[in-house]
Amino acid sequence: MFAFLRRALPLAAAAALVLSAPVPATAADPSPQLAAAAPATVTIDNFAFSPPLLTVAPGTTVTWDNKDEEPHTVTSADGGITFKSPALDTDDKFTFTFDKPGTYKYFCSIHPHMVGTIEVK
Ligand SMILES: [Cu+2]
Repeated sequence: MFAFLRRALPLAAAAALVLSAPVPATAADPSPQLAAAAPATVTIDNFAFSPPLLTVAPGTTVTWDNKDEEPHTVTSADGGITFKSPALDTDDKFTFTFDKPGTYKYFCSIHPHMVGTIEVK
């Protein structure tokens, strides 16, 4: 009986400590909905869009930042109807604000194998 208690009690005490541990105050953004619509960036480098798939909230302005040594464009897959950047030289940027939910595929019109997707939801 006592042997059992000596083994069980420390476990119970440990469990009580875990359960009663104070929840640490989080430093999280108090307005996550605003954070979701914060500006987002796609970096262009090494002949690729990074990240290749970016998910943003409606109303988000996405900035493409060309860090490559080569010129690139950001052209929507509908032939540039939705958005179309001029040729971006190194460190040039292009922005577009996605107001409507949907899946927006795009590519570089100079190097069509470079593709990316913005998912708005
Ligand atoms: Cu390109």
